[in-house]
Amino acid sequence: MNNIHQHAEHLLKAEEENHLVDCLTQDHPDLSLEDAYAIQDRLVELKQEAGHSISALKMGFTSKGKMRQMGIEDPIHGKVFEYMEESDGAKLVFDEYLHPKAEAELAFKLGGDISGAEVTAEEVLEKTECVFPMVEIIDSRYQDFKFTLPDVIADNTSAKRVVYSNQLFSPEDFRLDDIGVTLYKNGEAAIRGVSSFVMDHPANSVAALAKMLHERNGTGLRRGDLILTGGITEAVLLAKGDHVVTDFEGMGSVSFHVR
Ligand code: OOG
Ligand code: MG
Repeated sequence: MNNIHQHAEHLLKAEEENHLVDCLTQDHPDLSLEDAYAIQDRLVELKQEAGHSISALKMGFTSKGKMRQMGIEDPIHGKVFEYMEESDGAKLVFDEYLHPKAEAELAFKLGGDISGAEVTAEEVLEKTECVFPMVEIIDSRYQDFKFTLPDVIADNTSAKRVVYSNQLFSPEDFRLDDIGVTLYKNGEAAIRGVSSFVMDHPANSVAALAKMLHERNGTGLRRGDLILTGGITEAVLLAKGDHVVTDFEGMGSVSFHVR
């Protein structure tokens, strides 16, 4: 479909110029999931042509909270770029965003390749070199954060920024399905959750990504890949001046300011 390129350019422009657009499915109600991933691929390619490099893969809609909040029940995946990365204590500039929301996640860094249709959480854990807590800042390019599944896939799963912890942890030292998380906004607990909210165990999210890649084009995950396993709870809307501290039980906290 020739429109793939136009849709990708349209979404990239919205992201770069920081303005909202209508859902693609408004004028193209037949947009398939395959088309949507083709648009995302083209968008990613355009960023790479502009000199940006991919630094992580992200999963979305992997917890009930996120599914309920967005009215979508199927996991999706997208790409995170180096220029999106911030570290603990970051200062984010509100004017660079449309309607940013924060969500707490666990990231997995792989020490081995994972591929095939039968990947399990056990295999993922065996091949995980380290894990760390992080907060993703999503910022859909669509009005009111309202979209259908193909729309959000095409929009690179609302990817915008990531704030990483400075500390890495060994997967053997934790029960990774039992990490309590509390996101504090301006000193008050805005939301709480447990890492098991992500597909019963966040390693299942990594396994699901490997399977989706296998089904789509026979590829898989590679040693060195970093995977963001998806928001543990609903995402929390941010405003100018907000100070966010997200506490991950036993793993310290990740904080940032919005100015
Ligand atoms: C899509 C991004 C979903 C997650 O962790 O569930 C996502 C969105 O909610 O706009 O990143
Ligand atoms: Mg996310």
